[in-house]
Amino acid sequence: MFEPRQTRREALKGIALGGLTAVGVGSSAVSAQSGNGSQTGDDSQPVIVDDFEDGDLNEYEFDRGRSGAEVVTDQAYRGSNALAITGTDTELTSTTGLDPYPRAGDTFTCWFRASGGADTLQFSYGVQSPGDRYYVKVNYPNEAIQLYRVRNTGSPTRYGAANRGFTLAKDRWYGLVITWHEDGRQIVRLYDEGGNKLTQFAGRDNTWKRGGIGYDAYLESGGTAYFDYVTITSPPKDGNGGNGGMNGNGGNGGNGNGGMNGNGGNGGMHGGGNGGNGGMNGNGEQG
Ligand SMILES: [Ca+2]
Ligand SMILES: [Ca+2]
Repeated sequence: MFEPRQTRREALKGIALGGLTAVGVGSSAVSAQSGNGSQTGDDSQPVIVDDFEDGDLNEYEFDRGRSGAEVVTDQAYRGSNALAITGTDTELTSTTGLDPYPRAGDTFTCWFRASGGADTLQFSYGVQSPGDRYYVKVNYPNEAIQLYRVRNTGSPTRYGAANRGFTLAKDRWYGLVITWHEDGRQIVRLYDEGGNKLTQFAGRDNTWKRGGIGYDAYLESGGTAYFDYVTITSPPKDGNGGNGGMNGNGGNGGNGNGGMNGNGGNGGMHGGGNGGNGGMNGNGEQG
């Protein structure tokens, strides 16, 4: 599945290599997949941010559309309950009352589903206030996913998007898996409910390092938006988007204990001339 394996080490890897992999995150996805096959961390349980199983929305404040939001039991990604927003434009955020909230360094997931005419759903993180936050917009008519920052309630800035190579169907759950690196890179992956990755893209912004979460639904065309099972998870097996590339270039070959070898990226490049064993030398010492 897609939420395997996080170790502290893996998290640190992402941080350590962040500055070296700023370019071409998206294009490195393929090498990331092969480069990280050697992860050896233990499976870890997702940490629940909100799964709505407590039946209330007391942790949220509504910017608008309170009347359209409720916790329902007729639809859930996990457990019995989900948040449903029906027939209104609704915006809600939570900055206190949930624990923990995602922060830079985390990978986290939100599941969503649209029914009827529901066309635009958003998941927010790094929320300082309703007018200061990051959000991922899911647009069904355009089959697009976009990453935005809004600050001081101004015009949103888009800094990442994916709009081809995948489709979005109604009445199905999809998962947004976001890796928020300490250096500001934010990698957004879209999964179907079977755990298949449909697309991935990245952006970078350093305005905030932590904050609350939230959901928006714009339902002028009617319908219902569902959200459920927001969790802090492990980085997906496809890696941190770019680190795999470094491992690959590093020529550490099968020794992928990649994780720490992270610095191995450098070690490998310097030590490449040593041939197959270069990886061993390179790891740590030269890095
Ligand atoms: Ca639930
Ligand atoms: Ca609650």
